[in-house]
Amino acid sequence: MTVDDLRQARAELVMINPQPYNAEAPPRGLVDDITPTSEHYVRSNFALPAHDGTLVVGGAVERPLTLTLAELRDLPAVESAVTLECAGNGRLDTRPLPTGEPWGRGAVSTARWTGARLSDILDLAGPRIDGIEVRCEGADSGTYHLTPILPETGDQLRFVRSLSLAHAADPASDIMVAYAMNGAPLEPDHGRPFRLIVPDWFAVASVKWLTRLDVLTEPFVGEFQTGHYMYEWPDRQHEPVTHLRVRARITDPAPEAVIPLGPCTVRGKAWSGTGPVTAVQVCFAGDGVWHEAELGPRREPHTWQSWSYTWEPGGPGRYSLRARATDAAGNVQPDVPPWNRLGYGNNAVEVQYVDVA
Ligand SMILES: Nc1nc2c(c(=O)[nH]1)N[C@H]1C(S)=C(S)[C@@H](COP(=O)(O)O)O[C@H]1N2
Ligand SMILES: [Mo]
Repeated sequence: MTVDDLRQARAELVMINPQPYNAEAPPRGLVDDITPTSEHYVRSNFALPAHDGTLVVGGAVERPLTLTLAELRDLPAVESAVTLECAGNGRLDTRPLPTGEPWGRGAVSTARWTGARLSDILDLAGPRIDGIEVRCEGADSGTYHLTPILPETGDQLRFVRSLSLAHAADPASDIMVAYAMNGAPLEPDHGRPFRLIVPDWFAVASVKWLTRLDVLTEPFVGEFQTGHYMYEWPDRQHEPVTHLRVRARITDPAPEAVIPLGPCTVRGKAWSGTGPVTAVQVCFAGDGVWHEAELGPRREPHTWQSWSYTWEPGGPGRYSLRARATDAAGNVQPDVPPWNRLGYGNNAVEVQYVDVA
């Protein structure tokens, strides 16, 4: 299938931008533990790049090397389900509306990824003792549709991110260079032939179409690291976007649904990059009376959890439904989006209404 055919096959996705192709997962993409590939959101800063099929590992390493897809497949394979969320997810709910792609609530999905451990790849190359970061370069580049923030950035930008070497080289981080998604080779829009998957971090860290890894001895400065994808708080220091913020979503009943009077099972998902989620509470009116939902286990270390609550509406009428998650680190969702200039990390409690007939 051509890229256009694949995009046509994703008719259920909510188009945000045809070029570069950005699209949200439909609400049903959040219902199951795993989002089918055709319903997984896509976020790309540039047009689809060509990729020569190799991964170069260099910089401050003892043994620079080049790996082919076949050689990556020969390394011990790891497989894990990972919830990816764009840092801009929910930007449209932020007031005043920040600049950036107008994401609703669907820039989050969970897929099962297969690949080679980044720590194994770095072991092969042998980072030097003075290495501090790993620069991760994607094959994609172009003129940036958002105004570049860094003055030294020219017309042509490449998608480059870095990870601390401690994070990248730690097998416990479960970072992989993934070559399969939901049991099939990566589709072009998701980073074919291989990409990083950095669990628990906002997905900007998960560099698609990975071409180079370079160990650095100085901190990396770049548009996608220190320009965009920074929280520019009004009243405190700017901070890089890192871990997913705790968040719950009601998947059932659907927003604006009309349901019959009687017991109703309210269901949803909850996730956090500083998780697991330890509690989800639900509320059916603006009165702030919260009820404990039944929370399912985190089935794998880097995925969302399911929750449910049996609700008995008191009578017909319109109800405002909310769900609020707390994670193991003690983080709770705020009522109001934490405003920052570029509109990242909105994890405010979502409100939706249903009519009970
Ligand atoms: N090379 C490259 N990698 C990238 C991006 C990109 O524009 N170029 N976008 C990032 C962002 S912002 C997100 S949210 C995720 C989206 O991954 P997906 O399209 O597979 O859902 O990819 C990340 N990796
Ligand atoms: Mo993103």
